[in-house]
Amino acid sequence: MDFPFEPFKIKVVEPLRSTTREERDRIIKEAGFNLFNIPADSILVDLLTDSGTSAMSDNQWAGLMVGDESYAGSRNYFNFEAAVREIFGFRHIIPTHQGRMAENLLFSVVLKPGDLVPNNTHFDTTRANVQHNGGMAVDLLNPAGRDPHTEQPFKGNMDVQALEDLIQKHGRGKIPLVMMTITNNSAGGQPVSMANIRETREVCQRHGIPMFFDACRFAENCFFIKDREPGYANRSILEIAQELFSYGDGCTMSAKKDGLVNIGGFLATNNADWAGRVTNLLILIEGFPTYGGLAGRDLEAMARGFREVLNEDYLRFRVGQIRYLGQQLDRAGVPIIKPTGGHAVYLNARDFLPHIPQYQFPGQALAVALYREAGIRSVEIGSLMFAQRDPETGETTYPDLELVRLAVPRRVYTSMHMSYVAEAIISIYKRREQITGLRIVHESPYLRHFTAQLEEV
Ligand code: P70
Repeated sequence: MDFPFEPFKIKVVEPLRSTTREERDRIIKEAGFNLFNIPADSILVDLLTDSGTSAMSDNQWAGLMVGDESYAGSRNYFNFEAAVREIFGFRHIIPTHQGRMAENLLFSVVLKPGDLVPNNTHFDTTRANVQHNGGMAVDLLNPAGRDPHTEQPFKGNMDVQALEDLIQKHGRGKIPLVMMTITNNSAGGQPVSMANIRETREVCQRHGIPMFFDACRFAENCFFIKDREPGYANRSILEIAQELFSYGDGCTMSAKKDGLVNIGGFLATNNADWAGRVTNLLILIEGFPTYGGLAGRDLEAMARGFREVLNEDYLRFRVGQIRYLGQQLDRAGVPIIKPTGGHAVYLNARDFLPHIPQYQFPGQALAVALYREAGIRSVEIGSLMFAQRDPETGETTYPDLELVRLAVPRRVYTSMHMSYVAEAIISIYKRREQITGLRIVHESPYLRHFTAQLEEV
């Protein structure tokens, strides 16, 4: 097993609180079997998300002290803009408080009702923002990505032929842009290859359709390109990122992931008309264009985070820590998506709990069991998050994959924490027949997984 070495030492610590099994049984019932409703103080290892949960470096914390809180033209905005321009290269850079605001602004401006947005795979907020603006979110994941049992280096890739067919069928007039999510979160945190990005670019260019990146985890994706794709072993992560983004016309970014910050994001585009319309809307709903819903100090932390995240020792550790957790589970026969992705290990809940049908939410049942067993919080990425009921026929379509994601915050947990998590999951796996399914007792019309209430069947 490759042992992931933490390329940092610990200067500030935050205590964790243990709970008893009885306490956790009570807490999970009170939370309506929804892990979003559990107070974080009652969680031992929190793998709900890698978003906004990073530990900042001493350099970033120092940056907070040089925050300039001027309403307009803060120096931190210019530092942020310079970092983003160097890595991403786009002409217009518009800060937002997080990724979904960048999505909301973009889709508010570019979509008209009935439009289609193809993506290798939309994440939940992206899909919801497309739909909220009258568009249809179309996932065009390559077939290997949909198969949890095949191991390939770039399972996040776009199905380029399917993209071509979609454009042929509906015409460019219905497709204002194509999105590419790097890494592909909903498909297991799997990377997209540079070759696939180039091919997708070629199709877009031929039809005159702009290509945008959902760039949340771009540095992890670039590390995989360096590690796995011929021709990139001797290129720096910065150079790889610069090449990658040179194929796009813009991006949305949640800096809460590879910005190594607790809050922040941006929208970038080369299209001056779109940038102008987005900026008007930004001022109306988010803030002035040189702060975009953030404090000056947040912009400084982001500027420094973007430079730090390109460090190869850090990325090797990051990807290695995820692989290390995955290897321990795999050796014990626990079904996971392979190879492991950049930010999380994904348990295959259909294989883990074959006795629970999809309409009884096997992923959520497994996530609940993990909290009860060991105080670990994970998140379901399956039917609770993605099943769609047709309002006319009342019929429900279920997603191909029924996953539980163990998302690892950046620079927060040690490899010993990972071993604790692996042991807990292995012990649940040994008595998996005892786990029962769940049913929904309350749900909301958008993004229901955040607030749904459930009960045991
Ligand atoms: C996650 C969080 C956010 C995200 C993303 C991609 C590929 C855009 C966004 C939105 C969301 C989440 C999910 C479950 C539990 C907690 C949080 N992903 N695109 O963990 O960015 O959150 O800044 O608005 O992954 O994957 P933002």
